[in-house]
Amino acid sequence: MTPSRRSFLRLSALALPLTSVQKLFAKSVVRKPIVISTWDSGQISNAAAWPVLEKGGRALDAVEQAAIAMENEVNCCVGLGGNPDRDGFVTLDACIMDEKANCGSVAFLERIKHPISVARKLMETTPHVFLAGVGAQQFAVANGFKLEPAKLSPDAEKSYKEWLKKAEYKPVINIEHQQSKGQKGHGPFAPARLEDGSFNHDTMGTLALDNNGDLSGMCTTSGMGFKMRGRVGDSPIIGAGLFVDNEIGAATSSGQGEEVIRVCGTHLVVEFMRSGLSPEEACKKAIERIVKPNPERAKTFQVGFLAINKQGEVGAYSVQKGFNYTVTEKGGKGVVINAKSYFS
Ligand code: SD4
Repeated sequence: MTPSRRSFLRLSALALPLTSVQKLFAKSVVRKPIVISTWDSGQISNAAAWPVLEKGGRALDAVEQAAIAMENEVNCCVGLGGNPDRDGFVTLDACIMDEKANCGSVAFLERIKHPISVARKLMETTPHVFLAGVGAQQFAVANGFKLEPAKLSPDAEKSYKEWLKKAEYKPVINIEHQQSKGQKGHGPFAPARLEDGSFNHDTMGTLALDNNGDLSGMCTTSGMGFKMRGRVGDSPIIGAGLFVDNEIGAATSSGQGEEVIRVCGTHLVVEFMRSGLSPEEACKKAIERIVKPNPERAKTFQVGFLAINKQGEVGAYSVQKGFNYTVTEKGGKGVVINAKSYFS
């Protein structure tokens, strides 16, 4: 008889309630290490995170590498390659959170290539969790981050020129299935790759569970394209774009940030997991919370939640169909999974 079978019988004999027995055994089947990222472009971020996890490294280091990889993509909507605001400036938002509830965020940060590393620096070297705008840039430069030229990527320049033709302030909501019906280039919620190889989402969220059983997460974005100057979405907000509770699980989001902020979305997802829901059920309940007050309005935007629990179970759910995510574990190959959605 195998040792685990023997201990199962011993526990059963003690007549512990089944749930306690299940909980004890769940621990022995934790799916780790594992890393998940929003969108199919999560293959890029997971590929950067995986070597850290594979060597037994920390989830925090893995998610930072995931963000750096995306922020390095020249024509990607995450990082300096993303679409500018309506005044023509690229402004970045990012946050990171570890297994001890340490967190760091930057918002409205300009001309710095790796906002995620500035957020981590803030978390690790100051008593603060959130820096914005000029102050965030000053902090970055004082800590050795290079001030990059204020220049748009070739893709972003093209999209901006196109947008300027009408310069209409009507943030069009990226809904992937509509985009595949003909919209091209960076959508305002433009990182899933389009057929031509460019990206059509501007946010990357990554969650990792390391060999030690610890969770961390990150979220990085250039935000909504052609947004009002100074507009900040959910991505850098702890509890909205990202939340990690090392006892329970972690969640991240993508889509219309305003809708996620309204319900403190990722905090809500983690709290639903705390109440016993699976990651997918928790994401679904949080999406329903967003849709319920105004289902008609919800038809016009996309929000997707992605979550992982302490057992390494993963799940997602979105308002519209088209949201997907990438899972990388043993073997290191990223597998893309389509999320279920509220509207089909
Ligand atoms: C924002 N949540 O700035 C981001 C946008 C996004 O894929 O996720 N785009 O509101």
